[in-house]
Amino acid sequence: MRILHAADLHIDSPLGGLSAYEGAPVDEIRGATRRATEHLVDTAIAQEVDVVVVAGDVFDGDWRDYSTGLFWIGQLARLNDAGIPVVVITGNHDAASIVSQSLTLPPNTALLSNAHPEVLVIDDLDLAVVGQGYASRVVTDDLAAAYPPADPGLFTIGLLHTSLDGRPGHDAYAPTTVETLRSKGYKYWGLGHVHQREVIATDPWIVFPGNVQGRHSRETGPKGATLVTVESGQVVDVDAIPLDVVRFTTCEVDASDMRDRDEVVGTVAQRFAEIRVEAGSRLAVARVKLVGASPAHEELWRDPHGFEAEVRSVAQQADRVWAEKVTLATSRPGDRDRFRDDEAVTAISARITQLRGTPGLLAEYAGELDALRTKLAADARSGGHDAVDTLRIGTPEHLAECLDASRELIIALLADGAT
Ligand SMILES: [Mn+2]
Repeated sequence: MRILHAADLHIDSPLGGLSAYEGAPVDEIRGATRRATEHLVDTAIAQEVDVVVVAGDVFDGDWRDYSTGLFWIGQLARLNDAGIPVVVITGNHDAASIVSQSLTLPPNTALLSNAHPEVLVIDDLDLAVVGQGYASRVVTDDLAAAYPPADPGLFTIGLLHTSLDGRPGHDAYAPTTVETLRSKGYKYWGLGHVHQREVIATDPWIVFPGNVQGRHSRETGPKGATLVTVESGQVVDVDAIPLDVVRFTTCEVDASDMRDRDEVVGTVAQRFAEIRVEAGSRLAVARVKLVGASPAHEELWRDPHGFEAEVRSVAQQADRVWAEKVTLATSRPGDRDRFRDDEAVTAISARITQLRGTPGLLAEYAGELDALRTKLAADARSGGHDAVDTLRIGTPEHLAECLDASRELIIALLADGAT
């Protein structure tokens, strides 16, 4: 038996307002979530899978109009024609209270209950799929806790849209623990909600497949579904299948050893060539950032717009690479070191080192960020907001980055003020 597990299709997500940028390949970006969803169905049919399971957030939100729903029904109908059953739950983005329209589903598709855990048995496959969707956007109960134990005679899959046991800066959606999931005796937990693919456990398998298409520049790398192969009632293979049509990538270039602008541009061009190869036939969207204390700093900053245009020009020549954003974060070589020995800088630096090494001290600051986060719109807090990486705010990693950046900023400001 083969199962194709996907989640977070986010059909018709506007993809991070990218289309607002000058020169953006608007049509390709706008259609990306639909094309990736078509690839999901293409894969199911080509691989002759036995069932497709979707763990929530099929839609990005309420349909703009019926075309969003009609598109999805069209894809389900292709699977229906191929004789492939589909089991779906809703998530926070497409909770029953959010999507106001509905259309009749094809006979192959089961949308599990939002009110209680529902067990769907597919007799031909000796398969049970257990799941519960979201009645409303915010679900703070541990839904999995109420899922029934596995029927020992069936291969049982649990479907759940969840933030699992949470992370700092991540609101709890249907929170639960690996132990709770394990206690049910299921063979595979098909999760959704976290957009980065992650295999949480292998006994039993607990998998976030990630979304099928990155939605903005921080959702980088391959995106797709997970193909699960079962033999004699046991999972024997779990493979990531890329489905994305637009591949987001970060392109950070350290210009420390580069003498001039030409050398920097040449290096960026090389990186674009590598990105081109990694992306295959997809459109590659690169967020370019130049860092380092570089001899080329003055020349780059003399005409930052000219440099940005040059990078975009190089991207165009790389064929199907689009430079979404170009950030200059270089500094003058030498200057900074002069200030590292400054008395005030030394004191601040020592405090930063102390904070970085003492998580307890950082917690105090994380608390202040919590207050900030509660002031953000609910949508932003859920991770639905595209412009701010709100999920990272207050994480230890984020705080450590802020500390490092503040040290560099102080030194840069001193250096700039001295010239
Ligand atoms: Mn979600």
